[in-house]
Amino acid sequence: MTEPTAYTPPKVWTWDKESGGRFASINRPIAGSTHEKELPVGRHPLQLYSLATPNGQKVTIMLEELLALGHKGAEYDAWLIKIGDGEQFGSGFVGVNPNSKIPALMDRSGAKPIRVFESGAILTYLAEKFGAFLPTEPAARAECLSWLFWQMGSAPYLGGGFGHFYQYAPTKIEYAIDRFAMEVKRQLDVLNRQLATNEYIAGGSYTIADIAIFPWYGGLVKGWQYGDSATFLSANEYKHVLRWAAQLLPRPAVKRGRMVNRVSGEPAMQLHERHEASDFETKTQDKMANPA
Ligand SMILES: N[C@@H](CCC(=O)N[C@@H](CS)C(=O)NCC(=O)O)C(=O)O
Repeated sequence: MTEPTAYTPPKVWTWDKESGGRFASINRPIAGSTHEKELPVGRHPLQLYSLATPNGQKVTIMLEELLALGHKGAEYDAWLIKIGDGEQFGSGFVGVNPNSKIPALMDRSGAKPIRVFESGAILTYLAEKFGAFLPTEPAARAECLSWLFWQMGSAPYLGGGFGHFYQYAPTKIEYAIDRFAMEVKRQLDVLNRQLATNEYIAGGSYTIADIAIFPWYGGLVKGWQYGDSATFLSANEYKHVLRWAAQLLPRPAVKRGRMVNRVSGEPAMQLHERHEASDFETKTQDKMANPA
């Protein structure tokens, strides 16, 4: 193993604003807002403030799935929050999510607006509000929520651990990459074994567990995350995860949900804000006019 750069932690940690990492300009050791900024409000009952990262996609896929089922109350305005520019620290956003992270949802359908933050809480809130994608039978519900919470607890090892040290850290540290590659491969094996005998994550039906896990681990095996990490992690070995990801990808709601609030990649796949179902049609026309 190569020796990591020697570092002796001081007695008390202090904030080095120039630490140089990719997220150095937005990472802060303190909570709260940095500036006054109200959030825009559109005409639909649900107002989403987000960005098409895997955590953001969970909610837009869920909303598009609800609309596909005919739940008109799931109509939403999706506003872009540019986290690279620090928009998550505006006072309005902090009012919806005191943790300053996308996604954040305001339900304005009732007499008093209801705020919901944390993607797992948003998925559960929407599933309960519309009675969809979360089984009501106790055993099936427990299985679905177990996998949802599995995702919430596991993904930080994939994104904040493996993804950060493999792709973004200014120096490549073998110890850190090894530790998190090992954990992520173990997580992929957990999913692979579950999907060997189950069509969907929580059993025979498509649920919020699939919607939460797909953007993270489906995206990983599909090669959408962290450079060449799919090769590095031998993603091709996880055949049942690949089968499941290939099964979910053609769902129209998954395709639409992945486009909303997207600001990178193929321009025709980027719908920076979503206010009407017809917003996707313009994008489809763009794609037909400029096929990739
Ligand atoms: N546990 C949270 C994590 C949300 C999260 O980490 N969001 C990231 C983007 S994927 C973010 O907003 N980062 C901005 C920042 O850390 O300042 C959830 O699932 O909603």
